[in-house]
Amino acid sequence: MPHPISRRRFFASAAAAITGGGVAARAVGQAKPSRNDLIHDQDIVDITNQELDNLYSVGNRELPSALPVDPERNHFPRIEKGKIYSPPPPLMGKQMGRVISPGIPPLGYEMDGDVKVFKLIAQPIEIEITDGFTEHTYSLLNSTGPYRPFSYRPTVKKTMLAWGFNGSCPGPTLEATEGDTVRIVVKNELPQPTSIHWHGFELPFSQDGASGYFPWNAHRPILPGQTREYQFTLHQSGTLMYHTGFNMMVQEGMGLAGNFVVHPRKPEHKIDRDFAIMLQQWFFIPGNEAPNVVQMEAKIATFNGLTLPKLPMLQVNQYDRVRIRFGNLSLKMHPIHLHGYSFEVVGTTGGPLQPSARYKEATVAIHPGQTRDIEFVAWNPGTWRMHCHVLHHTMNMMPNAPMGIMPPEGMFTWVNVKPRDPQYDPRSNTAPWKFEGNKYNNL
Ligand SMILES: [Cu+2]
Repeated sequence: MPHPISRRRFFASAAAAITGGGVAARAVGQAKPSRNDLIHDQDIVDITNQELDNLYSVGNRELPSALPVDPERNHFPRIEKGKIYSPPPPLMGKQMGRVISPGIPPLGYEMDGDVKVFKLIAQPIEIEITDGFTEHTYSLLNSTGPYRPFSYRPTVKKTMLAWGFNGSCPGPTLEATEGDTVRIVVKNELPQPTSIHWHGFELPFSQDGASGYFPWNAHRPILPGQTREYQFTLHQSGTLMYHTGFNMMVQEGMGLAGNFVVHPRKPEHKIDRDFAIMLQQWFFIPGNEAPNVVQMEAKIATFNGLTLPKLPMLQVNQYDRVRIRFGNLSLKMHPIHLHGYSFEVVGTTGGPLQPSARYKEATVAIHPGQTRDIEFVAWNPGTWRMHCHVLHHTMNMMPNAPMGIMPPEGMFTWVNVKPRDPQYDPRSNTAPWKFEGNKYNNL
C-alpha cells in the first residue's frame, strides 16, 4: 500500500537511509505529512513498499569509492607547483609600437640583422579576471546614482588557471610593419605539445604552425620543454591573430591566443589612439578555477581576459582619431556596440577595406576566427559604453540586475572621450552640445 510522503521528507529519509542504514529507512514508513509539509512542499509522491524495501537495502550495499586520483598525472591543467616557469622575456612590458591592448602588457622585439625577433613562452598562468568590487567601487556607485535601495550585485574576485604567453592570457599583441621579416621564438612550457598557428597570414606552408594531423602537416608540434622558431615576411597589413595549432579545442579553450597587428607601410592617415581587444569566453564548473573547454555556453566573457572593475577603460581625447581592433577566438559571435557614435568598419582579417567597402555601423559583428577594425573621430565627449550586445556576454549571464542596473562585467568597458575643455561636463543636461558627426563621414 502506498505511503504518502512529502518530497522533502522522502529525500531526507533516503539520504539517512544511505548513511544510517535500516533504522532510518524504517522511519520513512511511519512518516505522516504534517501541515507544514503540505504548505512548503507542493509535491506529494507515493512510495510503494517495494521502494521502501529498496531504500532499506541501500545501506547494505557496497557504496562506490571515490575516483582514483594520481597526483603525478592529474595535475592538468593546473600549474605544477614544483616546476619553475620562465619569467616574461625582457622585452615584455616595453611599448615599442602604437597599439594599446587594455589590461595586457605590450611585447617589444629585438633586431637580428633585418629580422624582428619576438619571444613567446607558452605556459600555464594564474590570472585574475576581476578583483571584484571594492569600497572604492561602491563609493563611485553611491556618488553617481540612487543605487542604495537596489542592493547592487557585487562582483567577486575571480581567478582563472589558464594557458597563455609570457605571463599573460590572452598573449601580448605582436606589432610589426608590412614588409618586415619577423621571427617568433616559441618555447613550450605547457604540460603537452603545442604549436602556434599564424591566423590569416599569407606565408609559406612550412611556417603555418598547424600541427597534429600527420602526415599532412609540415611540422611536428613543439614538445614540452622544446623551443622552435617561426620566420616569415609580412606581405599584408591588418589585424591578424595567433593561436595554438595543436589540440585546439583544449588549448584555445584554455586561452592560447593573441592579436598580431601589422601596420601598413604607407598608412592612409595618422591614428591617434589604436587599441586591440581579444574576445574570449570561459565556462567554469562551480568551484573550478580552470575553464571547462567542452562547454559552448560560457559563463564569463572577457575583453583581453578581464572584466570590470579590473579591465581598464579606453582613454581618448576629444577629436582623436580612434581605431579599435577586435579579434574573436571564442566559440560564439560577438556584436560589439559603442554608444554615442556611428563608427566605420575599416578592416577585416584580410586587411584594410577599400573606401567603397567601408560602412557605418554602431554595432559590429565579429564571428569566431574573425577580426574587425573600427574607426571614428572622437568628437562626442562622454564616458561611452562599449560592450558585446549579446546581453549574456555583457553581464556574464547573471540576469539579476536590479531595476535594470546592469552589472558591469563581461564584455563591457567604456571609451572615455575627455572633453577638450576641462570645464565641460558631458553629464550635465544643460551642457552645450554640438553635433559634429557629419564632419567625419567617409573616414
Ligand atoms: Cu558576445
